[in-house]
Amino acid sequence: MPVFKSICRVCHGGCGALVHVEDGRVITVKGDPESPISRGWMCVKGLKSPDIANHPDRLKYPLRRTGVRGENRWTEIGWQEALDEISNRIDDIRKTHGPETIAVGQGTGRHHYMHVVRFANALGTPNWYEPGLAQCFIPRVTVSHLTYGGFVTGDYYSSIKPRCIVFWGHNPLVTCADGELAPAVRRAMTEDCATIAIDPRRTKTAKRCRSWLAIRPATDAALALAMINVIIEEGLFDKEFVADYTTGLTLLQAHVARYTPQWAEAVTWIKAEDIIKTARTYALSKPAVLDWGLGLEQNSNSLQTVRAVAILRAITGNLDVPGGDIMGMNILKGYPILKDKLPPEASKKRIGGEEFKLLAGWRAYIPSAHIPGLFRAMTDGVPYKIRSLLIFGGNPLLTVANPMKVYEALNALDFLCVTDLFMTPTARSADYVLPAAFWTEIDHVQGFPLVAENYAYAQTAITHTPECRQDEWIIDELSKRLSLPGSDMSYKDIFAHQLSPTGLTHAALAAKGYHTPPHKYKKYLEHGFRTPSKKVELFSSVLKRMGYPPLPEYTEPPEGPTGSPELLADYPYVLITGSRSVEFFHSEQRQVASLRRRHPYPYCELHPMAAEAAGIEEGDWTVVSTIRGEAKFKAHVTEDIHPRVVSVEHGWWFPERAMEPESLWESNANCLTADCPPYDPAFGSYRLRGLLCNIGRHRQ
Ligand SMILES: Nc1nc2c(c(=O)[nH]1)N[C@H]1C(S)=C(S)[C@@H](COP(=O)(O)OP(=O)(O)OC[C@H]3O[C@@H](n4cnc5c(=O)[nH]c(N)nc54)[C@H](O)[C@@H]3O)O[C@H]1N2
Ligand SMILES: Nc1nc2c(c(=O)[nH]1)N[C@H]1C(S)=C(S)[C@@H](COP(=O)(O)OP(=O)(O)OC[C@H]3O[C@@H](n4cnc5c(=O)[nH]c(N)nc54)[C@H](O)[C@@H]3O)O[C@H]1N2
Ligand code: SF4
Ligand SMILES: [Mo]
Repeated sequence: MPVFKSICRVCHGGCGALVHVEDGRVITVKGDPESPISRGWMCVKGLKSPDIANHPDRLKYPLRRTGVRGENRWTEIGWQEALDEISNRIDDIRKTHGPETIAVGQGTGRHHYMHVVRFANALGTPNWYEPGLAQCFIPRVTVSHLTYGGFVTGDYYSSIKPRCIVFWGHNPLVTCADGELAPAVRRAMTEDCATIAIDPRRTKTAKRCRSWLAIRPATDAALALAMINVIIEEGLFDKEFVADYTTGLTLLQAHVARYTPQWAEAVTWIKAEDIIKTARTYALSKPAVLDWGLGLEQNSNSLQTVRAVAILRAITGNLDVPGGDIMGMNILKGYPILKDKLPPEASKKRIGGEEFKLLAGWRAYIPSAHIPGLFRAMTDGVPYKIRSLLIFGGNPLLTVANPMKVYEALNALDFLCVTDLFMTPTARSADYVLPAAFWTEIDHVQGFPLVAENYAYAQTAITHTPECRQDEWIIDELSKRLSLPGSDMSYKDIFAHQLSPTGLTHAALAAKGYHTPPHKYKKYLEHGFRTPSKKVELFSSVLKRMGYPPLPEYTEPPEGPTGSPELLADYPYVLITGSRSVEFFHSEQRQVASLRRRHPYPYCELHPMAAEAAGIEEGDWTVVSTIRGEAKFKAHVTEDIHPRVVSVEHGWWFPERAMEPESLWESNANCLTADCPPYDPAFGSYRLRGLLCNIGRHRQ
C-alpha cells in the first residue's frame, strides 16, 4: 500500500503524518516518527482522518438552493455553472451596492486563511472576519508586536530546557494550539521544571503541573499586575535587561504599587501567598516560558489583560533566550494579501473601524470587521446594509455569540455562499454550497508556529475526492471571473513567493518534510526590538498615541459577583465556555461515529458543592442559563474546577437531528454568551468567558 508523508491539518495542524492510500482513498493515517516536532505522535482526531475524508456525508458537488432558505433542497450543478453564477451575483451586488456590502468570512487557522484575506482586499471589501480574532489570538499577536515588535512562542525545541513554565489560560496538551504541539510541550515539562497552571479548571495540562491556581475567570489582569508588583518591589526583575532594553520601568513601578497581592487575592480568588510564591518562582527560575492561551482573551478587558501578562516576560529577561519565550523567525516571506488594492476610502468603511482601532482600524495586525456589528448590519442596515456573505469554512451559527441573531442575519442576506466539507447548519441557510477539499487533498506551504514561523512545511495533494476543491482554487476561479487584481497569480504561484527566503521549491520542501533552520536567539542585539523606541515598551508609546491606557489596568468583568451583584441571587456561578476537548475541533466531527462514540454528549463541568446545591448528579442532563438564554448539557461533577465556576462545551449541534430546527439551540453554548457591549475598547472582544449563570436539573 503506498504511503505518503504529509502534515495533519484537522486542527491548526502540524503533526507529521504517514498517509496510507488505496484506490485513491486514505485508508489509515499514522504519526510520522521522522517529524522533528511531533515524533510519531498524533491525537485521536488526526488518526481518525480517514473517517472524516471518506465520510458518506462529505459534500461532493456544488449545490444550488432550490427550496426556501434552510429547507435543505438542492440541485447538484457543475463547477463552471456554479462559479459563473456565483461570480455574477457578486458582480451585481458590488456594482449596485458597493463591494463593502459583501462580507467575506472564514473559519479559524485554516490552510487558506491568508488567501481569503487576499480575496477580500482584491474584491475591495474591508469586511472580512473569522470567528476568533478579537476573541482569539489577535490580542496576543498585536500586544506582542506593540510591546516587543514581534510575536513570541515558548522555546520547546532547544537543548536548554525551561526551568519554569507557566500555562496561563492555556491547555496545550489538549489543544496543540497554533502549532505548539503537545509532544513538544510535554517533553519540556521535565522533573526539574517548575510548572504552574493558571486556570479555573484543573486541565490535562494542569494535572501534570506542580501547582494549579484556580483563578476567577476574567480577572487575569489583576493577577499579572500583582505579580509585576511583587517582582519589582522585591527587586527580582532582570536589572541588566530592563535597563538596557526596556522603557518605562519607573512609570510601571509607580503604576503597579496599588496592585498588591492582598488586593489581588480579593479580586482573583487566589491567596496572596500563592501570588507571591508564583511571582518569585517565575522570576527566579530561568529560563522560563510563559505560555498564554485563549483564557486571557474572551473578555471585555482583553488588551490590558494580555499586556499585563506580556510585560512579565520582559521584566524577567526571558525574551528570545534559549528555553525562554522566543521571538518568531518568520522564515517565510509574508503572504501577498494585496493590502494596497483595498482603497483607503474602502478601509474607512470597515465595520467597527472607528471604535475598535486595534481590530478594525488601519493600525490593526490584519484589519477585520467587528463581528457583532457586522451581523447587526445584515439586519439593521447600520451603518449600511451588508447584503452578501461568502464563507470559506466557518460555522457562525455555532461559533459566534448570540446565534439566534446570527440566524436572523443570515436569513436577511440577499446572497450567501458557503464552502465546507459538510452540510453544516450555517451552510443549510445558503444559496450555494461548495464542496471543499480535505487536508490530504491540498497543496500548501505553511510556517509554524502560526505567526512566529520558526519552521515550515509543504503539503501536496495525495488523494482526491472527485468534485471537491481546495478553497484557494475556488477563490482563484472567482477572482478570474471578476477580473480582480492579482488574479493572474494562482495560489500555486504564491508558494514560490513564500519560499523565496529559504531557497526551496514547493516540491523540494514537500519531499524533505520540515524545514527547520536553527533558531537565532537574542536577535535584538543586532537591531533592537521593532518598536518605536527600539526597546521593549513597558509603557506603550503606540497605545498612548492611540488614546488607550499605555500601562496595563484592571477592569472588573461587567457581569460578575462584583460587576453585577444584583444578578447574583438568580445567577450565582461564573460561566466559562468553549474549553476544548481532544475529540472535536469546534463544531466539527459530530457526525464522525468513531469520535462521537468517545464523546457522545455535550458536557458541562461543575464542582460537587455546586452539584449538591442544585440536586444534580454525574450524568444528569442539566440546564445552564444566563440572562440571555439557556442550553442543555450532561453534568460532569468534578473537583477539578473552582467551586464557583461552571464550564460548558461549545460547538455542539446534532447532525443526526439536523432537520429539527430546535436542535440547533438545544446545547449551543453561544445562546449563553454575550455579543452586546461592553466590548474591549481596542479589540472589541465580546464575552465568551467570565459571565454569570445558574444550573438546574433538566426535567423531561
Ligand atoms: N462559546 C464559545 N464560542 C467560541 C469559542 C469559545 O471558546 N467559546 N471559541 C472561538 C474561537 S477561539 C474560534 S477560533 C472559533 C472557531 O469557529 P469556526 O472556525 O467557525 O469553527 P469550526 O466549527 O471549526 O468551523 C469551521 C467549518 O469549516 C469546515 N472546514 C474544515 N476544513 C475546511 C477547509 O479546508 N475548507 C473549508 N471551506 N471548510 C473547512 C468545517 O467543516 C466547519 O464547518 O469559535 C469561537 N467560538
Ligand atoms: N481539540 C481541539 N483543539 C483545538 C481547538 C478545538 O476546538 N479542539 N480549537 C483551536 C483554537 S481555534 C484555539 S483558539 C485553541 C485554544 O487553545 P487553548 O488556549 O489551549 O485552550 P482552551 O481550552 O480554549 O482554553 C484554555 C483554558 O482557559 C481556561 N479559562 C477559561 N476562562 C479563563 C480565564 O478567564 N482565565 C484563565 N486563566 N483561564 C481561563 C479554560 O478552563 C481552559 O482550560 O485551541 C485550538 N485547538
Ligand atoms: S493535534 Fe492537530 S495536527 Fe496533530 S494529529 Fe491532532 S488534529 Fe492533527
Ligand atoms: Mo481560536
